[in-house]
Amino acid sequence: MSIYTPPADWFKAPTGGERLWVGLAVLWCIVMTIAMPYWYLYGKQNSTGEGYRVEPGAFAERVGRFVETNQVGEEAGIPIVEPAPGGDAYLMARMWAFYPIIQLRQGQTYRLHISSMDLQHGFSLQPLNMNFQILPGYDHVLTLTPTSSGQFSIVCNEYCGIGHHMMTGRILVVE
Ligand SMILES: [Cu+2]
Repeated sequence: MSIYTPPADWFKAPTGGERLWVGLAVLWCIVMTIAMPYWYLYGKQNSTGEGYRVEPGAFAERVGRFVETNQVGEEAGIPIVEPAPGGDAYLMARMWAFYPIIQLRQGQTYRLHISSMDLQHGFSLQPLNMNFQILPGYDHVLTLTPTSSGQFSIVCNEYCGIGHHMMTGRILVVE
């Protein structure tokens, strides 16, 4: 309840420019409301919801084994690792890096496991702008089939401390 009662005719319907902008905003709300379920059904960029409990230490061990058996190169001290087509790839997030660099073949399907060693991070694949959460204690499995080759950046988009802005990783897709 307000401290005074507004006059009965307080409401003035928007006119001119205001009417146009309110109209555009409402229209955009409708477009986005339709876009969300549409993209969920037809976008092919959704998590299957497959996930498992995993201790950070156990996940780090899997990443270590993955790197040991599949390393194909190295860049700036970070291993480049290529999983077998149809196989599992492991990506570890921690303050403030992604490890390792993953190399995939265009048109092949992979299971990408992502987990965090410390706190919540974000997995934002650019320039496609696919976004997932990376949580400690949780192995989130993304089924991935690259449709184009090139370099893709992974950006952490969950604020995770002083080095957050430097937290980037990479996925390479070769033909
Ligand atoms: Cu982060």
